[in-house]
Amino acid sequence: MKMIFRWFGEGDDSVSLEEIRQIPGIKGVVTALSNIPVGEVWPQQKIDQLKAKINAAGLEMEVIESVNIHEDIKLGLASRDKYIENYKLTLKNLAQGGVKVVCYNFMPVFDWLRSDLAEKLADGSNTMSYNETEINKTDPVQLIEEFADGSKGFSLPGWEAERLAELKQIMAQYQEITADDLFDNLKYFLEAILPVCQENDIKMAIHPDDPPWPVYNLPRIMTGKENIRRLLKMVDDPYNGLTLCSGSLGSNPANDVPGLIREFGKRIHFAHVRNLKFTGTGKFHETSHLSSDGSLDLFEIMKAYYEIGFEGYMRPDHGRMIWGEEARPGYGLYDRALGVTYLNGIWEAINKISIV
Ligand code: DNO
Ligand code: MN
Repeated sequence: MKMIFRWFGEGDDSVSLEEIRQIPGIKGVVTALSNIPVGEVWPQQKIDQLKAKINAAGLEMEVIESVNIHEDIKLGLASRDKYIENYKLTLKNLAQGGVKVVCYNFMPVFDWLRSDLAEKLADGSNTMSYNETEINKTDPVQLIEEFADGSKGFSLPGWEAERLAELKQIMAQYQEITADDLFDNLKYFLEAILPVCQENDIKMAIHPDDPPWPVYNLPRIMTGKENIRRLLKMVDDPYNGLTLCSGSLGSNPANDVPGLIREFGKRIHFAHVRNLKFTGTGKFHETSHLSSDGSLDLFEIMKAYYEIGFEGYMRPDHGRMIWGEEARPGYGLYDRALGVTYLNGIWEAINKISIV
């Protein structure tokens, strides 16, 4: 297991590489080039510059989160081939820059969704929460508009201002798309890029849908055991792998996260580990990583990784905002750093007990 930390890049992250370097046990960052419109090729020079900066801070850059997928690929439009060719070039360039794993998702229109980005908890911290009833009251186009005017001070992935103009049209196009279509379009994409992955030794790791069920009448397919099985069988190759996100999959209580880790084993290239608390049907909020603070058992999750001999990358996922920190929701320094230390503690304990 290699513990890494998400960093959004200079200017896009209130956390610095120097701070990340001081978190015990952190080997590298998982990052992305910001400001490259989805669908365009990531230039080699920019990748190399980013890598040089990260390496100079004593950290590795072996994982990218995310190289996002153009909506035309998910919709299966004729124009997808052009974007797939660009994706292949990006993968080649990234591999050239030493990248080993690329995280991506296949969620139509939206990336992850929350109804509240700063819900106050009893201890005075705040956290992101989800309430299906609230989500259903909102209009997705309006929601994006709210973020796009820049007043929130940051741009969330999948909520970029430039997408606003075409949003209504894209939403309408998805009304024709079923979950099976989405699977077909994912298969087409993966089969096209896989030779490049093999030749350049760069692994694809799909992130599950968050939350793992359809929202706003848009299909979602990376939701649980059956569908993940289908994906891995449909393109049965180690380069077609997973980012197993405990918080995303775990927000459906029917998903047994340790069971998924054991079943999908070597196909997991990247682990996102975090906790959350169910507060009702279709309702949860994110918590600290500690098992007793949430509904997921982080010890069992880490034990499952240990038992499959997990050699991939792992990162703490979202954290709460604590100690007065102001940062991008879910991505402050303090609570995620506490998460790292906790996960490393569990790992060390399992390791030492296992070899006695
Ligand atoms: C949320 C993240 C997701 C993830 C993408 C992967 O914070 O886990 O935004 O990066 O879904 O493509
Ligand atoms: Mn995640």
